[in-house]
Amino acid sequence: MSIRRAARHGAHALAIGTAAVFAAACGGTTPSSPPTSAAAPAGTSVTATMTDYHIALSQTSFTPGKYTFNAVNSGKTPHALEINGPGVVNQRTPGTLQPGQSATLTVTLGTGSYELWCPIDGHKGLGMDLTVTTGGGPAPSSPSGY
Ligand SMILES: [Cu+2]
Repeated sequence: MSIRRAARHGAHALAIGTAAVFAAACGGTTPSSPPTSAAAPAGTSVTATMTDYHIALSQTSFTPGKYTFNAVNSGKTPHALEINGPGVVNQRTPGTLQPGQSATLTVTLGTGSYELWCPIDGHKGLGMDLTVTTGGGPAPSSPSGY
């Protein structure tokens, strides 16, 4: 693809000097990393409100498809959101969300059960753990009780 063009550029630059080759190589990279928060949400937007210590979803009925979870930390301690299930292997919001912060996590849900929890400290055991099921079958009762 662009390798041939780059090679020709490189050969030309080689006659000028190594610095020019470097400049040409750097110029070929993507301009700048776009801000993650500015990207338009893909798929169905679901708000996951995280408090101490509970996760509340803006919707509880799911079908297979693409979802963008907007994890909002409405608590007083740091939280994060992690999802695991068929085709989604431990996807989580980057870093840790401080109180008041939020982050999005886009995943494509297939058919089955998906667990959503907070991976920070022992929050999962404190109640920040829930399961959603796609496919329209009857939702099982929460395995973690309350
Ligand atoms: Cu937490």
